[in-house]
Amino acid sequence: MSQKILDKLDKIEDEAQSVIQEVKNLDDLEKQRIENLGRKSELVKILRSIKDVDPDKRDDIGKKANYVKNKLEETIQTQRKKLVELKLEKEIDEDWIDVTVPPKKLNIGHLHPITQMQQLTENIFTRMGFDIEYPYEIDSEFHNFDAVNIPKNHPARDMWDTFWIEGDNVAITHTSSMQHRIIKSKETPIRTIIPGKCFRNEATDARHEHTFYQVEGIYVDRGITMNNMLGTLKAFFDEFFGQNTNILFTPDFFPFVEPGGMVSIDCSNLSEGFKKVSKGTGWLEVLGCGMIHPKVLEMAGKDPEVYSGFAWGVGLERLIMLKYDIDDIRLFHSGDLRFIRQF
Ligand code: FA5
Repeated sequence: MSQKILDKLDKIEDEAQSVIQEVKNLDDLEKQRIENLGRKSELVKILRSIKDVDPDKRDDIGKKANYVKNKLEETIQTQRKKLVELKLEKEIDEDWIDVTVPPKKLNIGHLHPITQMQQLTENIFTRMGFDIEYPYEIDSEFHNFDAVNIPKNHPARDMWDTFWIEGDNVAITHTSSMQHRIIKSKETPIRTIIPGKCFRNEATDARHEHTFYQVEGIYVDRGITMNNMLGTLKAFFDEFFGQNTNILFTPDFFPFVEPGGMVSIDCSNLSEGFKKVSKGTGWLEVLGCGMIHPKVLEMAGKDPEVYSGFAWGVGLERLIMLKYDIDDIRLFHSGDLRFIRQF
């Protein structure tokens, strides 16, 4: 009887070994494990029945049965490792990328010319020691008008065709809306530029838009003069246009400066079409500027007896028009890709 069991164990081992080593995938291997080592397998049945065997044979059969069990477990383990490696290799083989295939052509676009030129402007003034602030697009009547010396009912308010908004707010008509905050909140020397979008409720033409960009500049310190202002602006223009720029300074009136002026730039060398922008004068007005009015300094808590300063507000689109010979400001916000793609 006991010899029969030992023979059976040999047979189980031989048969299982050859089958397990031939198994081709992990699912079948698991089936083999259950068949040969599971609760209902021959081997486990033998292991359970050892207690019924003659005590003097028990040891031999026990040893042999455990030996077969360990051997089969070992073989299953080895086969599993082999199959996992094969599976991985197959996956690596199938899942690869040909890095030499040319990429699909993507149209990723680029920054709008206004953004590009705003960045150039910021870059130039930053190098000159200015810091940058941005305006609120909707601001209070106080900041857009009163704080820059244009009280309620003052006729000068008509200089700016304003989009009024509920609650005495306005869509800012100029970046001067930030003058009061900047002068009040900063310690001297104040050197700040404020690039931002402005809005005016006016008819459009080749050089006027209802929405356009200005870059305000503010400089306040002791002993600042018009000379400093003109030198700063000239240095900026030469950098922006990449060449010596002819500028024309003419007196002008703004309630928040005294004296005030405007600067125009020579456009006589631009295309024929540009004449409709310059109205044939050969000059295009680009900014308003002047020495900050004592009242504006005072309202913002800086003693005009001690401090002086200058400010300007330049139209960014007009500068870009001059730089690239663009003869209609309305192209900028037209959304026409034929225009945008040229930059
Ligand atoms: C002002 O807006 C003043 N705040 C400028 C200023 C600032 C003066 C600080 C003194 C001190 P003005 O309305 O002239 O000024 O506008 C200044 C510039 O903004 C113009 O020269 C022009 O370049 C641009 N600009 C004004 N209105 C328009 C418009 N509708 N479309 C395009 N650009 C405009």
